[in-house]
Amino acid sequence: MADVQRTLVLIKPDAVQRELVGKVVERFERKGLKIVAMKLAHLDEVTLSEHYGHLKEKPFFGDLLKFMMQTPVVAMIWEGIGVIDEVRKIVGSTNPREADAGTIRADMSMNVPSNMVHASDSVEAAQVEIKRFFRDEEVFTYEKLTDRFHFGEGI
Ligand code: IDP
Ligand code: MG
Repeated sequence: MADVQRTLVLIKPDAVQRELVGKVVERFERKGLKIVAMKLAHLDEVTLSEHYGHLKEKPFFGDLLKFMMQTPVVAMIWEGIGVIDEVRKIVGSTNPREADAGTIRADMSMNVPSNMVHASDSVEAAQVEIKRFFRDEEVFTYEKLTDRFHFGEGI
C-alpha cells in the first residue's frame, strides 16, 4: 500500500478577508488530494501559543498571534500519498516573495505573517496538529470515484 498520509492546513485570516478561500481549496482539489475534514474555527491565544510554540522567542510572535485571531480560520485535513510534502510544495516557502512561482504563497500573497496558509511540515507535526484542531468524529473516511486515479494503480 502506498504511503497514504493526512496533513493539517489552515487558511489564514488574510485569505479569508481577501475572499480567496475557494482558490486555496481548489489548488488541493485539482492536485487530486482528498478532503477528509473542514470547519471554521476562531483560534484562541492558548491554541496559537501551542501551535506557534517554536516561534515564541521571535520579535513578531505577538503580532503573529494577533493576526491569526483577526477572523476565523478555515481548518482542513487533506489526505493523499505523501500528502505532507505535496501540500508544502503547493503552499511554497514561508516568505511569499521568495516562494517559487506557481505556489499558493507566491501567486496570491506578498508578505508575512499574511502568507495565506499554514501546512504541517512533518509526519510528527501532522499528527499533533490534526489532534489539536479536530476531534475524531469530525474526520471522515469515504470512497471517491477518483480514488483509483490518485490512490490506486492510476488506471
Ligand atoms: P511556515 O508557515 O512556512 O511553516 P514558520 O517558520 O513555521 O513558517 O512560521 C510560521 C508563520 O509565522 C509563517 O507562516 C508566517 O505567517 C509567520 N512568520 C514567519 N516568519 C515571520 C517574520 O519574519 N515576520 C512575521 N511573521 C513571520
Ligand atoms: Mg511552520
